[in-house]
Amino acid sequence: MEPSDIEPGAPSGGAPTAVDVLVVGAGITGIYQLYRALGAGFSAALVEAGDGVGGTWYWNRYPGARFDSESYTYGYLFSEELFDEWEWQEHFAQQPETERYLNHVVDRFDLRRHMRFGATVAAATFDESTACWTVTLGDGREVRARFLVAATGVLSVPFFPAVTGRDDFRGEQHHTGRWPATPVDVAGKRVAVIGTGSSGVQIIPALAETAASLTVYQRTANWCTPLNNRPITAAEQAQLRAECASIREVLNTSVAGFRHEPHDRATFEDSDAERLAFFETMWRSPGFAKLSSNYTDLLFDPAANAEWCAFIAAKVRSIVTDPDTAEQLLPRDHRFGEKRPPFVTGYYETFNDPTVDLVDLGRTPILRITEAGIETADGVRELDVIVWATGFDFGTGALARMGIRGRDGVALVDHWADGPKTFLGVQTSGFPNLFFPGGPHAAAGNNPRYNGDQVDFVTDALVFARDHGFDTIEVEPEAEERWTAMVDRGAAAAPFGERSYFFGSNIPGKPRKYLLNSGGRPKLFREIARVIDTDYEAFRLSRSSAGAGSTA
Ligand code: N01
Repeated sequence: MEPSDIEPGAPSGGAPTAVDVLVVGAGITGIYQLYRALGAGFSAALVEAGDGVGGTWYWNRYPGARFDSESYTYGYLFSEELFDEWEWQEHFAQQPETERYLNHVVDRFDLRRHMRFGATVAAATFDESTACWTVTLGDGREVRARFLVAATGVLSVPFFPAVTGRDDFRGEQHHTGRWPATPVDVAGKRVAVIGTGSSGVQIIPALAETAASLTVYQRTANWCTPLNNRPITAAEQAQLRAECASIREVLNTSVAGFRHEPHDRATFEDSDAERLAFFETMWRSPGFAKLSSNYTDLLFDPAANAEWCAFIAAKVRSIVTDPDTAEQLLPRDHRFGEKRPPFVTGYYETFNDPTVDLVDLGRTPILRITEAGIETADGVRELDVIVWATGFDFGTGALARMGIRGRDGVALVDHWADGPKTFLGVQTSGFPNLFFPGGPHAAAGNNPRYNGDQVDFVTDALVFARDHGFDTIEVEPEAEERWTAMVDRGAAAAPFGERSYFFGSNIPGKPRKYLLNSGGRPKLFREIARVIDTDYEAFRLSRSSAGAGSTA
């Protein structure tokens, strides 16, 4: 085998490096995959487009960026020592703390020497004669790998809408998903935020604190509810440590990867007064508890959902002093949970600040960006900074931009022209030895949990192949069809509507296909167990003509 270490900053154009496993992406999934691959005895390396560790938590460093899964449920669970020694400061950590945590993990487990930063994948081609991937980086260097694991994430390619004149603007403009490392100073400046999804509603209150004026351009209102963040007390820290094993057990087995207790009652089993009291409890509950601990029929009975929405609407009307603004902040086109709900801290209160303005794009659409600002149907607002909180090319965005070619030179983008086809959300047929844990057709919920399930599965599959002398592992088309059909069938019953970006509907021209695993984590567990019980029957395992084990 070739040496596993990739020299950070190695000069471009040097001899190709060969490894057993090349991981792409130093986010929470890629770091874990690198750790597992090395631990299983493979030579492994990781390439990352950014200049540092963190993935989502490297790129999304905008003011106000923070978890909405509880910090200790999002962090890694594979090491009790790590769980013990890292003290999260808040129940929902801010981006800088998460970035520090991920850097700590990388150094704690001596992973950094296997990582190369500033290394974008320009192309990845499967060579059938050697059963290896040749990965070409942006600087022209090549890495040969038996197995290629793209841990490139589902929310990693920012989306900019095609608004006329975007390049004409003379001020500063930034996307939340590519926020600069050098702090953006908005003090005394006229700032606009376009978009009111999870990123928009986090950055809006943060920018309003110092901007001279803030204009929020909203196309669709969201059902936002309080995050209810707070510091973790010393007593809670001690309790978390004491309960590490049980926390791990719950998170490793729960449907959505959260620790919230599911409720046992449906909406109309309670009297009006009981329901109001329960909704008050929900309103004060942390983050996703409003979904996972709410009435059991919340997402399935429109009348039940309408009760909760009416409760939220009353809250919004009681917080926002201008009645017209309050009405504009209420969704009219979707139920709670039909889109991924954002969780907020001081969001609605921000609109009581006289320097904050809401522009309803339904009434006055954006016509163009000018040199001076944004022109809508009612005139130009002059601006110094424009923030694009306009989302991501979800699910397939990153994989589609890596120049991936499998057997017979077939491009992944062509294989997926009508939407992704996968098995377990980790492999696609015709692309041997390519895996993408945390990619399309993963589950929905607390990402690191089910991405971690997939990483564990991928690692076991690589070990199985190696231990049985195979150097190619490739999902059978039948298994891929079965899984993809399950995803498509389940999509019709999924709580998320077709307006959700989970169907790719925010990207012009993208096929409208469900991009999550509609069977959820339980289906993933069942199918993984079946694969293992049947000695990987769903996969074709073979030896290359160059001989097993050779990546040279
Ligand atoms: O992106 P989004 P996001 N003109 O797609 C609007 C995760 N996340 O970055 O709804 C005007 O949700 C668009 O309007 P509409 C989380 O999973 C987590 O906010 O399409 N507006 C919408 O308001 C989240 O779901 C955290 O009508 C336009 C917004 O832009 C995911 O990332 C924090 C437009 C995009 O919202 C994505 O969130 C942040 C146009 N042409 C993000 N095009 C945590 O808390 C789009 N919009 C952990």
